Amino acid sequence: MSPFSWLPALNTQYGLEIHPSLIRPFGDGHIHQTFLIESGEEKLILQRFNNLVFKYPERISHNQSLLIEQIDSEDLPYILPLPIPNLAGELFTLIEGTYFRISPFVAGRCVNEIENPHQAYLAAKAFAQFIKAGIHIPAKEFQEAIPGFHDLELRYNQLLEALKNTKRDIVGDLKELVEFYLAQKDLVDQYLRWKEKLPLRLTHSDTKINNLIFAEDFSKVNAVIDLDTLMAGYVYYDFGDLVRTVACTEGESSKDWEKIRVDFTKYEALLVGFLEVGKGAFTEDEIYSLPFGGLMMTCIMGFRFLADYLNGNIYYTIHYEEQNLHRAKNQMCLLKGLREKLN
Ligand code: GN1
Ligand code: MG
Repeated sequence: MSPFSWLPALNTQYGLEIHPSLIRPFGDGHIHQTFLIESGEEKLILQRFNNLVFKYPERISHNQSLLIEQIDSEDLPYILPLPIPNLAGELFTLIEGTYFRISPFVAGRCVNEIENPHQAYLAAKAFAQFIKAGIHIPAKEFQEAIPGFHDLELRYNQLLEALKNTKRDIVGDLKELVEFYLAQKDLVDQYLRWKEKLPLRLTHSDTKINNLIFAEDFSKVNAVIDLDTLMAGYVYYDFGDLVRTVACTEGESSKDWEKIRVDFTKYEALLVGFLEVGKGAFTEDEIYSLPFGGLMMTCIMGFRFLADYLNGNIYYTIHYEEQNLHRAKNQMCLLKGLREKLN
C-alpha cells in the first residue's frame, strides 16, 4: 500500500492537488509526523496528527479558534501559523481514523540550539509577548489539550506507576536515574506551594527553542509554532521550558554528559527579554516564580522521558531504544547544574 493512501481524500477535502513527489519529512518534533509540501514557490506544512498523545483534537480546535478570535494580534510582531480550515471549515481532517491538518509554511530558521545571548533574548521576548497578547482572555476559557500536562505532582505519580509496572531491570544508569528523579520530590512540594499563589494565564506550554522560527539572519522571530498545547498555565512554565532548551550548553539530545552545563549568560538574556515584555503585565509573584520554572520544567521532562523509557517508549518518537533514557540523563545533568546555582 502506498505510504500516502490518504492523499486523494486529503486533496478532496482541501480542494488541493498535491502529488506524493511534492511531500517530504520535515522538522524535529517528537509527537506529530510533519511534512513539507513544496510546489514551485508554494509551500505548506502538512501534519499527520498524533491522536494517541492528543486525545481531544476538538479541544485544540476550540482553543485555537478562541485564540484567533480574541488575541491582540496587533501586539504580536510575528506570525502564529494556525491550521488552514478545510473546505468544511474544520481545522482537522479525519481520514481513515487519522487526523491531518495543513498550516502555512513560514520561512526562516528553526534550530535546536542557539548561538548567542541575543538570540536567547529574542526568544524570551517572543514567548512573553504571546502570554501578554492573551492576558485579557480568561484562562479558564481554554480547555485542557492534555489533562495535567504540566502538573508536576501528576507526572511524579506517573513515574511511580511506571516504576511499579516496568519490565526493565532497574540497574546501572537506569537505577541512578530513578534514584535521582525520586529525590526531586521537594520540587513537587514547591510546585504545590506556587499553585496557591499564582494566577492562571493563557500559556504556550511548549516553549522549547525549536518551536520558534527565526529570521534567516536571526535578527528577529518570524513565528511561534506548535500551537497545540496552548492552554491555562503558569507564566513560569513558558520561561522554564526556554531555560531548559536555551540556557544549556548542550541540546536535549546530547550524550556528552560532561559538557552539559547551565549557560548563565544565556539565562540572564532570557530573563532580560522575558521581563522587558512582562514587567507591568505579570504580578510580582509571577516574576519571583520564574527561576523555579527552569528547575520545574527540566525536572518534569526528566520524569516524562524516564517514565516513557520504563513504559517501553510508547509516547515520544525515538530513533534508538535507549533514547528516552539518554534524554532523561541529559535533563538530570542540566537539573543538577540549575540546582547548584538556583537553590
Ligand atoms: C514534545 O512536539 P514537541 O517535540 O515540540 C512534548 C513537550 C516536550 C518536548 C520535549 C505534547 O514537544 O512537552 O517538552 O517534546 N510535547 C508533548 O522535547 O508532549
Ligand atoms: Mg515542536
